[in-house]
Amino acid sequence: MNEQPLDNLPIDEAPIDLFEAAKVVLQMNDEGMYTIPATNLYPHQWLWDSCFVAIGLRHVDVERAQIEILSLMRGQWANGMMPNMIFNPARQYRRERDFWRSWLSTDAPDSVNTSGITQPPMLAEAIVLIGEKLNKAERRSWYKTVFPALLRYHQWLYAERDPHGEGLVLQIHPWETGLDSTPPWIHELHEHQLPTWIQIIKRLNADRFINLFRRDIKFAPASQRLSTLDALAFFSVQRRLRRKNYDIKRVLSHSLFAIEDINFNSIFIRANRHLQDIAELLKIKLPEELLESMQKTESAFAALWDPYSRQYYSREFVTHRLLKDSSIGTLLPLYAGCISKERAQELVKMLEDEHLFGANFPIPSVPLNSEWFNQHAYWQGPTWVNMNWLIIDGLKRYGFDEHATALTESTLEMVRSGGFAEYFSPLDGSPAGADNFSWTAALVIDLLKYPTKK
Ligand code: 9WN
Repeated sequence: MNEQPLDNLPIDEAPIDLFEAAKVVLQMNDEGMYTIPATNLYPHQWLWDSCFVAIGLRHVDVERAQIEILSLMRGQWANGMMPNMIFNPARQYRRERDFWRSWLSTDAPDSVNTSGITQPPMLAEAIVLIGEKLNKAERRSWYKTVFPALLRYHQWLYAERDPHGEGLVLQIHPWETGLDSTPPWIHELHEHQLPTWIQIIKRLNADRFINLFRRDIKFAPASQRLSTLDALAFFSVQRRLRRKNYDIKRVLSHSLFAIEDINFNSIFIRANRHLQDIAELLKIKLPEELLESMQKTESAFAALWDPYSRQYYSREFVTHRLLKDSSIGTLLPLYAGCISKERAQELVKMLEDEHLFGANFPIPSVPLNSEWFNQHAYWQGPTWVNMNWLIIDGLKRYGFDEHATALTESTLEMVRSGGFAEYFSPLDGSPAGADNFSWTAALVIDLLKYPTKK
């Protein structure tokens, strides 16, 4: 990978300013050992956020990027699980810690309180990209430090999230996908998972009387976030997990809400390949069983393709029913890198299509012609910089350089005019959600530094 000097960038409108401004955002959200996603709205450490942050930070201060990753490892459970949230210990956040009660599980760490679920496994990518900024000896020692935790995490994903050894890993809460309100999950929740008490509230239209003490709608317009009913449904799923002390065997034997998510599994495939590269550099032989599982994941992935609509979808774990609400997940196999060039070409066509993902400010998180589409509604329409980054990375590896460059430029343009927002309207680029959002800033740094990556 060649590092390009900043003044060689194809985008010549003050890239240095954007770079400096992004650094300021990261400094603002820096808690010393980790970076919060945004002030007020997100005061804790999140798993994939910190990975994205580290990917940008490595260009600014590689040691600090390493600390970002190491601080995530404070939260790792004894069984290998990496939680999606490590809670800020301040008194004012007691209610959130109490809500999860990670201490109910004997696997949870004593030193920090965490959630009891995970998030897309971006860890290996962040570790490798940090490694690229180090010299050979430093890289070896970096890999050596983080390898045991990374290996345990991937082994946990197979042990607990692929209980039948079929290859794909399952998720048990929408938050595990990182795309909270993504249509296939919300659809499933409403169709099959609303407990009677929520159905009654729904029927009576009584949700408007319910105050959930939500931080998100205190700091972002309610119209952009989960509806009260969806928030209740999320709460009910979370409570079921808590009641089983986050013991996956008990969770799966009592609840059938488990989905093999396309976003999660795409990222997992890429992460497995990175794990293999790390092991190779360290001259460590990965356990045979793990290598077999990794193989199986790549072959099982093909079953997520629907030949009728010619798209990839998430799948219901028990019945293997494809969840055919189209979302940005359908494009993520480009990042996974395990599909044929011909299939990748089909996805690129969807990316170009002005009725699907070819918006003015791409990439919308659901296709423009979807009945779910709403330009400012969280994961049901808006453009997110982390999704663009993942897809740009995939496009480059498949050799779609022009598409990758165009998407890099439109992403930077959107941030240049709208600021470092959490998400943006794909129609007019207007910013929405939290301001000064960390992964937007960090990934802008990375896009500016590597306009022609790979
Ligand atoms: C729950 C922090 C996180 C992101 C997720 C995003 C949102 C949390 C929330 O914020 O999720 O994990 O409170 O809704 O969907 O991707 O990691 O930025």
